[in-house]
Amino acid sequence: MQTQNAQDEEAAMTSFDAIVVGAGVGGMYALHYLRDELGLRVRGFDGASDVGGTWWYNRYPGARVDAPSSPFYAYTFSEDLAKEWSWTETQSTSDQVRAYLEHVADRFDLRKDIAFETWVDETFFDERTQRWNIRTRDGSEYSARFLICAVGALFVAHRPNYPGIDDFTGECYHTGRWPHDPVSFAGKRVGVIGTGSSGIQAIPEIAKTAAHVTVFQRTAQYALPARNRPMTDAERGAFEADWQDHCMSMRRRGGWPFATSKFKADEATAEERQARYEEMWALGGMNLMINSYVGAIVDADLNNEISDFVRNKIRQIVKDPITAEKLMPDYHIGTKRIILDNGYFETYNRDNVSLVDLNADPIQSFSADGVSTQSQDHPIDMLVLATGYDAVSGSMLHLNPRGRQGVPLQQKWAERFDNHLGITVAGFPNMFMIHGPGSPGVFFTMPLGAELQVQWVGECIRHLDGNGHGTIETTPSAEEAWDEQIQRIANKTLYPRTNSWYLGANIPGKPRQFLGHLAGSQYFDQLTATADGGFEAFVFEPAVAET
Ligand code: N01
Repeated sequence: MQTQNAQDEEAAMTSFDAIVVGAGVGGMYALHYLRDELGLRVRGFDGASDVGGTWWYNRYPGARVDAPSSPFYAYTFSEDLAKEWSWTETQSTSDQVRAYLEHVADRFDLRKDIAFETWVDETFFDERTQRWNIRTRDGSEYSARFLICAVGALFVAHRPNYPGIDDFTGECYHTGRWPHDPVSFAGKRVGVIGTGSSGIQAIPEIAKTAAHVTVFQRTAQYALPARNRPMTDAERGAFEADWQDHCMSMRRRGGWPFATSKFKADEATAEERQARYEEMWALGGMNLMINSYVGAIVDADLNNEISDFVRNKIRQIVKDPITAEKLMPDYHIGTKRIILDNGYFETYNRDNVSLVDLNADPIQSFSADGVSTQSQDHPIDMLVLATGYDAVSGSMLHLNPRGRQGVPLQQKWAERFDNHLGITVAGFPNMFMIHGPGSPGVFFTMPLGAELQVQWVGECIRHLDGNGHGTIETTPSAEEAWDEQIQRIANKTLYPRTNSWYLGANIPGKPRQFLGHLAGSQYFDQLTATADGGFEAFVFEPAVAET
């Protein structure tokens, strides 16, 4: 029989105030905030062997933040942290972001409370004890009052289900699960399927050393020049001097502090507009979309003109007119994720790169050493799948927590990803999602978005404790109203006109539902108002006596 001391010790090792699943950008901050600001006993879990979340996995050649990120793709909760870290390039590489996150983990001593290489296999709510129980792959069990799901918006890699794909016996890598050991392309014939952000970042890098790269493209994409360059001392100095203003401006401007245009397209002549597009193209980054004229993502005529401008740029860059035509996108620019490139279109001018348009020439079969499309066989030594993710909802469904009456999230979300405020789900008390469906997530700066969501979770916990409540839970009617808000905002834009992962359209059978809140600043105002209003729309249960 165990002594009381041994029992207490075991409880201390397995019983927590909060469990955080995921040690990426969101989970790291959740651990820090709940532990160091709220004084809770917190335990983190992650299947990877270190911090970083999606950045731990995304090590493919050319991997970078898909925005002019420096110094904004970073936490804002500590001014000292912001000022002591020096970003080297305007568009940070995956290695730089990972080094930064490792530095944060060291500085705030996060690793001591995270179990790495520990997959959470089961997560269920016990209504009797008002606690979440989790079971890890090695059979260990833990419990906590609060479950924070910081499982990432882009975690569940999507592998295309082409019949016979496994017949290919050469090296095969998914960009979102890239090996940690160096991968050599030298002298190899490489096939790349997928031309989203990951493919467009990887292809120019692979082409530098591969014998040949064959790109299999399903949808031709727009990409804007990233114009990546070293950060200057002057930029760093200005950032440090205006740090508070930058933070405020990011909070107010949908996550990024970039200039957005106040000019109206219909007040300019066609020539003036073309001149402005040229200027914005030369500046690079997001400028063409957000800083040319007001409303490029809502006004179809303006959007068409900008789309044409980029199509013409592609025609000018790509020398072979047949290849250039295959690369012509035919959707509204910006309605799929904006891609920033570092020499993507120029890569097609190399002799060792060829492009297959899968719409005209679909994949028919795979062999041990090649891919056959309708028109020809393509011998390859390596296959790179840059085919994206079951985005935003996929990682929560993969975790599949079970709420009241044992109902699994996969059942609750079979047809719609119901949630309230992008953080809570009815039937799942005391469970909080970071960057889940219904939140600004991928549309906002993810570190800042995570901070603001986690701080709101902290307000919930304070409210519960201050009022003797055991649980907080949203309601189906609040979920319905929330979804109505998300879809209403999206429907004012051109986004829903295009098949994209924002709508779940990239995953066969996935429910079609716009997955993100497009008005990030308004969203966070609503979070604040909800907390200031005493969480009126929520349902509370009194705390049960601890056994
Ligand atoms: O994935 P994607 P990604 N046969 O879904 C194609 C973020 N990111 O990994 O467009 C053939 O965008 C698919 O075709 P289509 C960023 O937010 C962030 O590139 O669906 N092709 C598409 O071309 C980004 O948006 C950073 O018709 C198939 C491609 O594969 C998100 O991650 C860096 C196919 C997938 O493109 C996802 O980008 C990089 C099939 N069966 C990326 N299935 C950072 O900043 C899919 N495709 C962290």
